[in-house]
Amino acid sequence: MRRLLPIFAVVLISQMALANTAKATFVIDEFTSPMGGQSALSVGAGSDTDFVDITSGTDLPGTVERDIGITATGGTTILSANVTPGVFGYSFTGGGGGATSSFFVDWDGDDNDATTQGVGLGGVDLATGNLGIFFKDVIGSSSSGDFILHLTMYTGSLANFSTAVINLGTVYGTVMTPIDVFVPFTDFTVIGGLGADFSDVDSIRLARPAGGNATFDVEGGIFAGNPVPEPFSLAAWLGVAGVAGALGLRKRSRAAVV
Ligand SMILES: [Ca+2]
Ligand SMILES: [Ca+2]
Ligand SMILES: [Ca+2]
Repeated sequence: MRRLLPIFAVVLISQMALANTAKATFVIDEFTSPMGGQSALSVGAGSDTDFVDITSGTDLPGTVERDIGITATGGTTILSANVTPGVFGYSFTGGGGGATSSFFVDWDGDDNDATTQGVGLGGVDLATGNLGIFFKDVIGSSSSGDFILHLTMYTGSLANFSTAVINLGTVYGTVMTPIDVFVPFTDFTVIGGLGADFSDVDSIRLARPAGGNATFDVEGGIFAGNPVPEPFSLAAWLGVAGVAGALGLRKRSRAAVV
């Protein structure tokens, strides 16, 4: 039984992290409110921030903003993060000489300020009826090692937060076929204070820690919801569960004999 555990874990991760479909019940942002038209932010070395009031395509309550910030540490870079209707896009190329880039996207309430993170979502409930957060139709690639994202939720203040580390690997869109990336709430780790209460969320941040050349697009939105296993994956999953169950039964029956 113990030897089976690593296999069990790998199947679980592949099933949950890269679910081919997912069902949305709560729209965080469908990116229907563009930022800066066709190219919002573009710099060489340096940083830039921007915000926009989201006028549609969200279930977040009240007046909702999306804040975006990008930073490059040096080099002659082509760096952008922008929202065209329906698509969040990030691109960093030409970051030679060890230059890196990071970005953040905040849903933090109506603070008209992209440089300061707020906690103004009013305690939104993302957890009821949902198992996690998913990104619909992700494409992109990384030529500088694994592409890492941090998804962080805050409750009450910026002191209480939980973060999920999402590793999309080195090349996650080889043929540019969109995938849904599902992040279960159980993948979040308490990092600050009491951590986040997913039924009482006051701020959400999606961020890329500093990294090299990469592109990342979300073309279908970000949601709270649930994974929908493919029939094949479901069959494989049931197969593994069946083997595990059979071994468990055998172990129990053997224990009963002893
Ligand atoms: Ca804001
Ligand atoms: Ca505003
Ligand atoms: Ca802000």
